[in-house]
Amino acid sequence: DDNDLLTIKGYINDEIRSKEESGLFGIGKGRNIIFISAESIQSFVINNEVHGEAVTPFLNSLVDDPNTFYFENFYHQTSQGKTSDSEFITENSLYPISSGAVFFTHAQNEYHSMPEIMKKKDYQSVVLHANTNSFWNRNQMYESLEIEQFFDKEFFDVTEENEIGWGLKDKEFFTQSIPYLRELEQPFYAKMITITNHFPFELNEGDRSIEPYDSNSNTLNNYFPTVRYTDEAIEQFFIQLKAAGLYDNSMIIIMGDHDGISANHNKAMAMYLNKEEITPYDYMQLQRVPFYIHIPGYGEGKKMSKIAGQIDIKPTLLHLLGIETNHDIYFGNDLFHDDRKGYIVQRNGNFVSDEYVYASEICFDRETGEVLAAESETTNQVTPCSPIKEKVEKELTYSDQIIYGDLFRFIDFETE
Ligand code: GP9
Ligand code: MN
Repeated sequence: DDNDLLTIKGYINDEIRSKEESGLFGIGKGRNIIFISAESIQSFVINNEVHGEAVTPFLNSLVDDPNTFYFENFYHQTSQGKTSDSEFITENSLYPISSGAVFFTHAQNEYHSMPEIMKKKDYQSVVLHANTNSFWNRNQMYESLEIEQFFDKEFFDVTEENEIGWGLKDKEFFTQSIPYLRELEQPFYAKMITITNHFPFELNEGDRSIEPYDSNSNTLNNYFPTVRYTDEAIEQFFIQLKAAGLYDNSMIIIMGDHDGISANHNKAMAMYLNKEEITPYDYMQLQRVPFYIHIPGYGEGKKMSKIAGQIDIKPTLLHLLGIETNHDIYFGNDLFHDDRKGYIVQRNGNFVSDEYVYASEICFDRETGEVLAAESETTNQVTPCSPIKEKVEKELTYSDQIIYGDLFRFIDFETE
């Protein structure tokens, strides 16, 4: 396994790691990180409407906020582990496994997580989420990820009135979270996981600010009012953070954890997007989720169009805090760097590169959506997608080797 590790390290140094630090290295040094994992929010709702009304007025306003970097081509990379996969990718910059959830199957592994690395810079890492701590095996995995405290359901006052669908309503969740955040020793890294916008997107009439869409899919129809509810909850949370004195010295990250509308609703989705059908190309583009880095007082934020994914979060956030990652092992890049690998991988081997989209074994032009090579060609011929496809397969294999072989047991990252 020493050999596997050497090969993997070599690959990461040659093919993935940026050669130098980005221009934004250290600009968030010493700030708290407040990371909002926004349940099932996809990018197609951003700056979009239903019945003539904006779906996400607050998130739309953040896109143009000078203190915000908004990544419009940011993809989730989760598999069957859903939210837990998004957490796994975020904290480790490793890929999830192809079937089952790594939170269940490899919770006892040795990892080199973002919380572990931040701890050495005196950051305390916590998670707030109003669900039972054993759900998704979080209690076990969080220990391995060196998350120091999990404010789970027991820390929240959940009643019949303030609960809907999968649990405590987001507005209540944020409100009740503020006292816990206030008590944390700073600097901290706090991940807050929302829940109201979870399938099947239930909401009380009184919490509805916009009407459902009208298609033959109730799932898609009801998605819009619950997304709006979460948008309002986040807006309210920003105000609460300011009132609590926690805003100015923090960086606020907002990320959609994964898709909420599956391919079962493609017909309704096509209708909503004014398309004839949802092709594999369109479906890949629908896997984009919002990603915001909000840095109060920074003033030079902008909309970012380069492709990006959850795998990039760990190096990006660590570098913003001024923490170098020269000896770390990860599969993403600092998003503020131009020296990047140039493609985003999905667990099933599909990918998006600067130039191509590879999905359902079809190679598309990313810009135009034009088919460059059909399925029959990509299986046995060299196509424009082939060189990247090879790297994608390698990367997924290396990530699997690390997880299945628990290879980080054999590395002392301290002395590397
Ligand atoms: C529940 C939350 C949502 O705790 O993680 O679960 P999901 O189904 O999205 O993984
Ligand atoms: Mn989720």
